[in-house]
Amino acid sequence: MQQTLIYSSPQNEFTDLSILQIQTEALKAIHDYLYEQKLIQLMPVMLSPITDPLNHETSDARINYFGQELQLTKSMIFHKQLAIASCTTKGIYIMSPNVRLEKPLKRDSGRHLIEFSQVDIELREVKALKFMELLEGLIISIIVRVKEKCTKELKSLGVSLRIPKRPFKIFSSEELKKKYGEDFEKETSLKEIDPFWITDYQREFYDKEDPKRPGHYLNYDLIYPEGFGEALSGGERDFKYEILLRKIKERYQNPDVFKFYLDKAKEGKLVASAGGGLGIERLVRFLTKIPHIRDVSPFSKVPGEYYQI
Ligand code: ASN
Repeated sequence: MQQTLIYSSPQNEFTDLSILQIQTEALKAIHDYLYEQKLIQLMPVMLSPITDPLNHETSDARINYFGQELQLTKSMIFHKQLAIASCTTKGIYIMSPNVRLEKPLKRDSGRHLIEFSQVDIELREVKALKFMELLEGLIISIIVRVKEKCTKELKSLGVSLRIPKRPFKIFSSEELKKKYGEDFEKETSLKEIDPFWITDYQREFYDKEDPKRPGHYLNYDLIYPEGFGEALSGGERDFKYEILLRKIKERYQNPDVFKFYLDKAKEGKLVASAGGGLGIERLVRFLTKIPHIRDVSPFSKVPGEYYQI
């Protein structure tokens, strides 16, 4: 008999091979699409003196390297901004492994891991809508590819996939909050049948504040339907020194930590860009309709668990 389960770890024992076949096809679709779009692939940075401060609390994964403090990257946002600024390529992407030591209470969210991968993308000198267009094309090409190449696997998992129509719906966080309260993202995800956007979140200093509407942000999350929740977060970027410095201070963060990056901004070496990161395990979970992200990949690490391997 053909072996259809692959050894995973004591936490989730086995992962269904159909899931990994779908993941393989999805990753191929991502590379092919971004190649066609003429984006340049960079290799991941896993250690850095600075990393994404994030919009929610996690513990830092710090390492002492002969007296220098480095962190495992939570996202490559600063590297993306610096890389895109220095050359005239249309855009870059990285298959980026990230470590975010989430609090144990995220254990049952169904979509958090303390290590995961995202395809982290940045486009040079474009507005939010251009990035959103690229992303919609990416999502559709992944779904089309998986439907075409993984018929057997989808059938064995009992999944049928819808191909979403473009443009995806766009909601503002303000309008959804009025309608559903604090849980607006979850509520809307449960109601919708295709992926959709939510714009204007209050978050990290690097996301661009709308110059016409202070306190509002030119950023976006892509949300999966059927309760699967957040797929991607991203935004246009602020890149001017005074603005970045003000926003860092407003968030009670220490500008000294970001000195190298801020110096580049001061020298006028950053440029306008827009980007975002699409979580790979979350994508596979959505494509396979697996309830908990733990079961999507071998050796997965769910927050708050004891890991043996
Ligand atoms: N990668 C995201 C971005 O480009 C940031 C994140 O992962 N928090 O905006």
